[in-house]
Amino acid sequence: MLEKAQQLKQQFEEKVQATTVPAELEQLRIEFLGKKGPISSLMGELRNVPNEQKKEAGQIINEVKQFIEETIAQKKTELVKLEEERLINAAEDYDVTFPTEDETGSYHPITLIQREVEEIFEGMGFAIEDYDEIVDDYHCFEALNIPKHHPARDMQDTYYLSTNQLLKTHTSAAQNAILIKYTKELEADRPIRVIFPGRCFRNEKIDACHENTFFQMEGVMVDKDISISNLIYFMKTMLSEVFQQDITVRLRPGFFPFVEPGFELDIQCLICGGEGCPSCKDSGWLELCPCGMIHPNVLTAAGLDPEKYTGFAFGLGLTRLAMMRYGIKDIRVFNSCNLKALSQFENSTFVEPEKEVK
Ligand code: FA5
Repeated sequence: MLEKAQQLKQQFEEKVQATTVPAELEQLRIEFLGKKGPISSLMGELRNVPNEQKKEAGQIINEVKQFIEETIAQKKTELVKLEEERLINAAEDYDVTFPTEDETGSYHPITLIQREVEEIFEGMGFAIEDYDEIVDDYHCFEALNIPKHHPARDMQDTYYLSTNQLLKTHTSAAQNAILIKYTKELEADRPIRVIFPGRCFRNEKIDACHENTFFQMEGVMVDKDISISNLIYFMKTMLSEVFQQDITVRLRPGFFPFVEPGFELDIQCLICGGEGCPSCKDSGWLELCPCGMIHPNVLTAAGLDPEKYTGFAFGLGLTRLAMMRYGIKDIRVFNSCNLKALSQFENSTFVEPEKEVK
């Protein structure tokens, strides 16, 4: 019995050494420990062993069985680790930028327009910041001079989470954090100049120019003696660079609790040339970039002295800007996953109204 058990152990050792993948170990386990395997048959042979030797023989078989089980478990850990390392190394060799034989992807028009506008503002000394999509009530409303139950909240109903947080309704939700973060600029006698694009969410009745998920790009500039003239200069520069042509804009008074005075900057609809169409709700104008001088309460909430500093803020409707820039008639195209429609704008310049996107 002892001899047989030793032979079995040796046989197993040779085989286990030759395994290279975990699946082979499972085969080995079945081969040696299965019902029809050698350990089972040795156990069966025990009945022919004289009684006085039975205990010792049983012990020997059990030891071999235990050895096989433990060796398999140990080898399995080794092989799984090796397999993981192999996969990690293979992944490192994989170049995600390498062109495939299939059709290559393209940037979404929002990404394209965002990068373009970012570049324009970067050239004018603005820093670019990112901000959370899930925010709290304080940052989205309270810090912006919109207390609880203020009617301005009705325009911005959104998706509330059980954690007392909400999906941000506008990029202005980042204003307080950005002003605090960049206070050091003012301390160093430099202006705060930051843009912060982001995705916004509203409980909205969807039509050709309203989505429930859309993009804005906020911008703030704060320093001593910043005035409306600075605001108009930056808006004009940005629009003329984006459209590379003269476009008609109008500035009219607009109310936002976080600016005073506040304006609505509208752009004449480039889809219909101002005659009226579904993209501009038949008005000939598209609300594009509300803006204004930052309210003293907003500066105070960020720890800035409104007696010393003034500033402007704007909330550019990036999705609507993309509609005008690329001649996209219906805002729903952006979230449609319609690759045929969405993949045609890379390297494109301004799309004239008559070359409308189908
Ligand atoms: C705001 O969101 C303010 N936070 C903007 C602001 C910032 C004002 C700083 C003053 C100073 P409004 O709700 O109007 O304002 O939205 C700003 C722009 O976002 C609109 O002009 C429009 O271009 C775009 N926008 C708003 N709602 C939608 C929507 N449902 N779908 C697509 N674009 C939208």
